[in-house]
Amino acid sequence: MSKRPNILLVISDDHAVPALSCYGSDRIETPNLDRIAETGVRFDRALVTNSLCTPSRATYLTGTYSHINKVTTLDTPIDASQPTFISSLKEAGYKTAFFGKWHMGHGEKHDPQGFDYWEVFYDQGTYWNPVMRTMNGDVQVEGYVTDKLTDRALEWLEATPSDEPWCLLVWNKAPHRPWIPHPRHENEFLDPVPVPPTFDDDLSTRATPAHHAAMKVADDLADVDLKLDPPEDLSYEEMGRWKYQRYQQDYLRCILAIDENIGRLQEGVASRGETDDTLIIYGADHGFFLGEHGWFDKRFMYEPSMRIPLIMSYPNVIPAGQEVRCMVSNLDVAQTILDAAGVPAPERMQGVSLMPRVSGLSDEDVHSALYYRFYEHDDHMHHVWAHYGIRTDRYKLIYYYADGMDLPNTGNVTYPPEWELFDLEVDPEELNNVYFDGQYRQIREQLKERLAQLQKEVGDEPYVRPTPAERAAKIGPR
Ligand code: SGN
Repeated sequence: MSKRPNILLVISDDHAVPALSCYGSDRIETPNLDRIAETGVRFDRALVTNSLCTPSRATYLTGTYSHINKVTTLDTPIDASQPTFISSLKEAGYKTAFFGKWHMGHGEKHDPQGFDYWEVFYDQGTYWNPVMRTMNGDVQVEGYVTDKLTDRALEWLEATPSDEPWCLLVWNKAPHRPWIPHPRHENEFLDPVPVPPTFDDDLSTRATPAHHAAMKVADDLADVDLKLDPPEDLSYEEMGRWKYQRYQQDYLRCILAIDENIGRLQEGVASRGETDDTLIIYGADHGFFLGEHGWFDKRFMYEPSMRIPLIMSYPNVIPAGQEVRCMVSNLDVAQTILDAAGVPAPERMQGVSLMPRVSGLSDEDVHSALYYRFYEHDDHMHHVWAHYGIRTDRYKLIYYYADGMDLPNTGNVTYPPEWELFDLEVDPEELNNVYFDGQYRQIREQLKERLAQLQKEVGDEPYVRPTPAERAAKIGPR
């Protein structure tokens, strides 16, 4: 029997699938990340349950949906005393540490718990000279965030004796907006990167929320994102493309630093002679629009935002070079780690261990359907409306409850709820909402039923819109 594995879980913020070369990127080489996939497994359909930083982190840690762990939005801090894979590992004798972006609140109740050592950014953190809140007080760190986080994590690892298994979490700030790269990468990506075919999508078949969202590369990037003045006299189309190139240059440069530091972490593990016994997992908190539909940011249940890179290696147990096509989720990571460590998972966890699937014990699909729910409702910045839905291997059904969203010039008449349905087999880019297409009527009704059933199974409830009278009583006269 192999010994209990060490665990290294690296999560980056907003790292989308097209920006890793192991996923066939058309724009970047990420050799160190690729090594994880080459020596282990690449999940081709890894999806999140709520595409936003704070809720996704809580799901990774607790192995539960947002409605169970109660971390639903950016403003709902975690109750860090709830069971996590970390609390179970610690109880089983693991040495545990956390470095980086926590972003689930601060204070006695919300600070990381179950770790032998932790240091976290305040909220989003900063690219340069971040202040780290540590269990021994604040530390002002000098330098570039991705490098420094890795330095500090490696210091902890070097000081950890090798007679006990360890679990180290390094959660990067990068490549989060406003994408500030290290100057050592300033000459990278000087040639234009490909513009996605859906960049000029007019969103014509999509429901109202897509039209309300403020995350257009052409319109909604700020000076702080672009950092350079555009050339004069550009048309709207040319300006959109110029902004897209600026955005991609800095975004991709930030990822080069991530890849280099992944290499340093791999060397750190190798220098302890522990490569074969270490489960390395790399993922993202959610996907990100890299110009698809003309957008940046995330939040929507659409593929570029719901889908994440997820790669893992554990040479002693996981055969190299696997590509897993079936749907998996950030919900599954906690149970996967515990299973690899031989530690029982707390009952309340709602995912599935991926270990049988990747160690040759099972070739069955992991999930036949996944539930998604985005709770923020018309936030002040990107104005995406709350929604929930179901994704099966082939279809995606989305429900926007649109509550409280006034139709223009009507006083207090609200938008009706709306649905979208995509057939991902014929329309992988989700350009054609077939909800009203008669050919899909039966599929649509089946999926609605399945969504209701799945929502119940996972312990969530449908959103019930207040009646106009209830609404008026709550809001008062306008
Ligand atoms: C900031 C960003 C948003 C981003 C949220 C959430 N604006 O508010 O673009 O959607 O964070 O990101 S910025 O101008 O402040 O960069 S998350 O990764 O924390 O979910």
